Amino acid sequence: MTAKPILYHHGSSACAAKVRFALAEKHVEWDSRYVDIMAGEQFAPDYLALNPKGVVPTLVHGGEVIRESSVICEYVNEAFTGPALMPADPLGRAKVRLWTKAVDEELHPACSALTYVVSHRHTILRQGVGSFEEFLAKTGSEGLAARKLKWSYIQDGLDAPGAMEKVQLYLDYLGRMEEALATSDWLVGDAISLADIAMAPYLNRLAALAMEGVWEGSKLPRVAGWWERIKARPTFAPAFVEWMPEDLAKEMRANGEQSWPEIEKRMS
Ligand SMILES: N[C@@H](CCC(=O)N[C@@H](CS)C(=O)NCC(=O)O)C(=O)O
Repeated sequence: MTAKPILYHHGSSACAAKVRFALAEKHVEWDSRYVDIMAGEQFAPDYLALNPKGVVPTLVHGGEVIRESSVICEYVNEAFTGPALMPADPLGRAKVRLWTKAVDEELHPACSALTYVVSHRHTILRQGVGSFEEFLAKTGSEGLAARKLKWSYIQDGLDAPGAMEKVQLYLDYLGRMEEALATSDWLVGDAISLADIAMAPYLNRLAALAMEGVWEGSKLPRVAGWWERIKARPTFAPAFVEWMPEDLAKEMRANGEQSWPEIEKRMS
């Protein structure tokens, strides 16, 4: 299959940034279809036909639709020539998949909670939140439980039930990275892999929220070094910087600066 893949994505989405990073590391050219998830474009019938959950990213290659960012990254690694993003040995690949599974199951939901309580809630409250029924109407096809949770993050921030636990779980992953980086510059093996590519968007999110204080100032020196290596890659800008809407970047940084002292106080 030689045709260029088409990526449906959004600038601030961690899952979409992960796929852009994998595509860039693999030197794959792709066509963009920008889905403005802030404006609800993920719920348009045409997009729901590709991705019934109404989430980005989605990759279309040779007419085939591939969903789920971790699955897409493995597909990109196998379907295209370019540097290998998985170790050659089975144990190494198993170790990479433990990272990517943890990202899908734990870190990504925690990231959603963190982003709501640190940033989106301030924006939504400033704009005027309206009633719960209005919020439900605007949040499309997501399950009711997920939308109730987001509503509680908007209303109560860090005091919402379970919010601080999610933030702490997120930050605990940085501790696991610090351990994994004791023997290598990269999370698994001696080269960048899909494990690093899976984690990078979540460090980028903390940086976007002005929360670099979590690892800076000698707190997590190996994570700090790893982050500098990630940012120094020529693939960093096309994956993380170029698609991020400027006004959203400013808003998230300002909201993050407002929230950081309270988070720092509550961190264990
Ligand atoms: N498990 C999915 C999660 C995708 C996901 O949650 N995408 C978010 C952005 S990072 C999204 O599209 N959200 C749209 C919404 O919340 O309505 C994947 O890894 O692709």
